Amino acid sequence: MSDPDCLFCSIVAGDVPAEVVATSERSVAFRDVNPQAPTHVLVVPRTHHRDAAALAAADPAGTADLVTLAAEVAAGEGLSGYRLVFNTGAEAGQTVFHTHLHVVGGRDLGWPPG
Ligand code: DGP
Repeated sequence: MSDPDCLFCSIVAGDVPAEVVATSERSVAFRDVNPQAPTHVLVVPRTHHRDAAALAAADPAGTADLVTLAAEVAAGEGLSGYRLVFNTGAEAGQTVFHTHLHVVGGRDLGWPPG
């Protein structure tokens, strides 16, 4: 369940360096290389799925684990409010096609998003 051509599979495997901030049996959380806020962490499943919908269809428990670990990251960062985002599909701005949940916080976040 790993894709040799996938960047986030390589981060999960430890073959590409990343600043890992939390892990669970199913998921890994690491800082985004291009942060959009003081806290910007990506939570990814250890298994390869192209987006949130594919993960939810294949592994509902894995999907729930992303949210659970994201909440742990937010608490660890001392965030009282934060945003969780799955960009799904290129039109929505998804650029890495391995499911990832953005945890963004540490500044005022506007709505609607861009
Ligand atoms: P998205 O646009 O939703 O597919 O988000 C992909 C994110 O991945 C983007 O915010 C930048 C981040 N990213 C891309 N390459 C790397 C990398 O090599 N390391 C880390 N830590 N983050 C990366």
